[in-house]
Amino acid sequence: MSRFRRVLITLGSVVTVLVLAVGGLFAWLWTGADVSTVGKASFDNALAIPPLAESSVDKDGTRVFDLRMRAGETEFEDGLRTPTWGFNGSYLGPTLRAARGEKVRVRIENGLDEASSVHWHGMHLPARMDGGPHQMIEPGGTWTPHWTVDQPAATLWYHPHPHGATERHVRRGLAGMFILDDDRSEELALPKRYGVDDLPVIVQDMRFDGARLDGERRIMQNVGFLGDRTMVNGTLRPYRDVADELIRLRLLNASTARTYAFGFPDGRSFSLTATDGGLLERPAPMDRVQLSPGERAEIVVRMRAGERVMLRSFPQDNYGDGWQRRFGGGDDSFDVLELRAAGELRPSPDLPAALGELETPDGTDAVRGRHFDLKRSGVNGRAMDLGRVDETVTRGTTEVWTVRNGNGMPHNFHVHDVQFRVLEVNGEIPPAALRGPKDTVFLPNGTTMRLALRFSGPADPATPYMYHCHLLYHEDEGMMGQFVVVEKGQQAQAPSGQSGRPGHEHG
Ligand SMILES: [Cu+2]
Repeated sequence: MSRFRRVLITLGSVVTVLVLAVGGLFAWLWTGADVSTVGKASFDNALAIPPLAESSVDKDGTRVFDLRMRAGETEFEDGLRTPTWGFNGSYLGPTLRAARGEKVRVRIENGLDEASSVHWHGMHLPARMDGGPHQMIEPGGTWTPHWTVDQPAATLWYHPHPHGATERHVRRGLAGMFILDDDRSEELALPKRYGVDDLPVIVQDMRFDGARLDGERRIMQNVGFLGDRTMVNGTLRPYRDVADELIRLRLLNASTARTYAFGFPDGRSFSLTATDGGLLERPAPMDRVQLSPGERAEIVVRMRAGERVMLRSFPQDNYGDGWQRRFGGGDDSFDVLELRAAGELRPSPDLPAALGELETPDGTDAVRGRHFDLKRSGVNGRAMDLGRVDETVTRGTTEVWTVRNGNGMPHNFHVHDVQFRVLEVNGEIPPAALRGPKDTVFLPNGTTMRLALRFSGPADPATPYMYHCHLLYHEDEGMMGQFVVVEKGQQAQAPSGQSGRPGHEHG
């Protein structure tokens, strides 16, 4: 054999080994990236139901709540003490509840050793009460926002919004539900006994690092932290005994980055009755509902006596390309919550055929349009700056916002203060799941949506509201912008002395 041939053969072997090693590594990463908890564990932990927050009523009729943010330990697994944060407890918070027309005040004390804030996600309220990064609460400090509930019945929620640290604060456990009622929701024949046939379902993914909550983003997870298991209301592998024919689930995706597609293994149809901001015009039958971080859906499921049925999250073929589906979580599946029906069920009235009219604008009276391009570098390519007002809108007007994601990865879009209507998705009439009032929408790569928003005030030219991607890692890294609501002809002012930096007190 010539020397030349020997060199060639050696080289060839080295290349072959390298190719096999790289291929093997890739195959290992590819298969390892697919997460599934389906059928892998029995669900034997009774589902925790967050208590309804106690409240008192002031002389002037204001309903007053108390929340304290604190650190603690939570035993998600027996014998494993996990450091966590919570409101009034060690993990998550109580469910606040108020009716349309009521004045509410929440006294919030920050018992943590770092600054945070509390944002009322989905709530229509003055900008100073919004709890965004301009309303920070120092360690040991208090903040007491107050407003009048002036929007339809809905499943809203509250969570911190400190710029650059929202992901960590939410993932450690700071989140809770805020349920609004109104005359219509009281009268309609919907399941409405909290914790009985009307269940809060706060879904989060998590991963343990020993006893601690892991928050590390794995290789190629460009959406943010993705856990290897889910919990509901802070309960791992939860089940719930139910004894009514119809069960209403108030689904809240309180995960920091993960999108779910909820349904049932037997493919049964359920009725979507409400989206983020409240009731649809009529119940919409479907067998899947997709929720990205921050979104809510109320669904009503019909139970059969004696059965056990799993609420499951299924793989999502609209999530992106094969790469994104595999490494970004779109291929993953989870058993989420087992419903165990009693041998005999209390009869439930049929769902009403009509739920009422939408209050969201249809866009026909829009006075202007705006464009938002979702990019990792920032919305419209500009990273968040707390001192810069990006958009100025006039109180009392309707606008149409066009939001586009061509960024190669999934994003979503959340607007503070308003509930909007989705007019179009890629030029088409939106699917039933997007026809109710929304404050957060999921935009996989290649999606353009047109949204109609009405800004009914009040005006405050110096205090901005936020719009942002609610994949919290993206938000923290700057995918956020600010808008102010002004009176006609008024100018926006520089946000007043509010840096949002930790260690800085803001009114
Ligand atoms: Cu994003």
